[in-house]
Amino acid sequence: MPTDLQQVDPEIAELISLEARRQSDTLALIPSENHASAAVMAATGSLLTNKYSEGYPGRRYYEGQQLIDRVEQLAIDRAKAVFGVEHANVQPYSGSPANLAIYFAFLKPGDTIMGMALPMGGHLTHGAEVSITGSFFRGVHYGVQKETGRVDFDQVRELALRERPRVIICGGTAIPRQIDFATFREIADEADALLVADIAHIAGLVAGGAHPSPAPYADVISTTTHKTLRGPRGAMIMSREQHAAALDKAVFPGLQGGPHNHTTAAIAVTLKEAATEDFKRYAQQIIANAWALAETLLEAGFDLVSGGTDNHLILIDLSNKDVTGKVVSQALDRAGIVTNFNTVPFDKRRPFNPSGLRIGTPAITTRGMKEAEMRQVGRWINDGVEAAKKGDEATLARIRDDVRELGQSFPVPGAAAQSRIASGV
Ligand code: DSN
Repeated sequence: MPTDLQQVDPEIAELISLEARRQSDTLALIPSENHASAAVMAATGSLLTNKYSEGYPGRRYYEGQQLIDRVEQLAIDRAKAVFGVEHANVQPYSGSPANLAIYFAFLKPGDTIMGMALPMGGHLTHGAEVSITGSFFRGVHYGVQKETGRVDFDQVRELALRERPRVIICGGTAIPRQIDFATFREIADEADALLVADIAHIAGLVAGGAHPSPAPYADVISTTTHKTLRGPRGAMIMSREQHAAALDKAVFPGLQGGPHNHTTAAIAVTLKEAATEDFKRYAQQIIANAWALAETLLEAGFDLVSGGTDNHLILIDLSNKDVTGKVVSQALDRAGIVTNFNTVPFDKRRPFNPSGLRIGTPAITTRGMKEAEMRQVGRWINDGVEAAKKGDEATLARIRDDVRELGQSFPVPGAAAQSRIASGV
């Protein structure tokens, strides 16, 4: 039987190779993306994928777990140390099932959950109508203040006391400012609700000490592992010990079957990396880079939701530029700058062609870019927006060449190795 990917499946080998090239030649500005290390990818691609392990370390339904138990226990222990929590479950397949497992642990169908509205920066799984979380549960939603673009805590309190949700969720996918976990805790106490902090976007900043930790305030913390944390695609649920049994039972057997052991191993590697001084510097640099990029955009007349950023993420409201987020994101993609269109709070446009553009610095910071490169990226975005408005493909092509040249000085971790594996060299 042929053994290498190139021999077994040359089509997939070539596509992986081309994707390695695409990632190297472009700038990933989608704030929920990152470039995992070669070590993380080695664990993800390991033969741990062969093993079934329903259950938890020391309590499995299949034999042969001597080493898998050690892998999972390492991931658990490292999660507890990095995030300062009493309990960690590292088995959720991704962020959405992690959040569903939390609701399954604490709620009955029809119970009320309260989270940030999706168009305001929340997430589908925070009770949005189109999600199972808004169909099985009753979702009520808070937003941001129109003038400041920041969470409207008067509204959060008023809604919580009126609707009495069983669970209040803080966090989201398009929040450019720090999350005030302490105030959410106060309101959750007043409303007698559980506080869940969904830190998927900012987990790497929290791990690196660049964002306040939810650990002293939240009853439960959920996170994906592949965003700022820079690991494999996966998720974790962390909590106080009192909720450990309910959460574990909700993940397995409640929602999932066998854990993805190769992912668990890669999460362990990720958490080892996240505990280093190097990672702390990385987390600080993500924010410094976001500031530099935000400043350049503000100088160029862009309207940023909340006026700037405290974290890895910038949400541009393009309404004053007379062009939509979709037109701009597609034009920038042709220029080698990869972003996503996004609603902005109080958007007058529809989600599939909204007014916003969401960008972030985790991936380009991983490549080693600093403030000087951010200012250049800001100028390219400005030129790209003007080009998008005029249909000026020559300018987009010129930016694409410049982006490719810059990319050569800032290699994507593991891209060369991936290319070699894929091509069988
Ligand atoms: N898709 C993720 C994001 O881009 O923020 C959230 O699930």
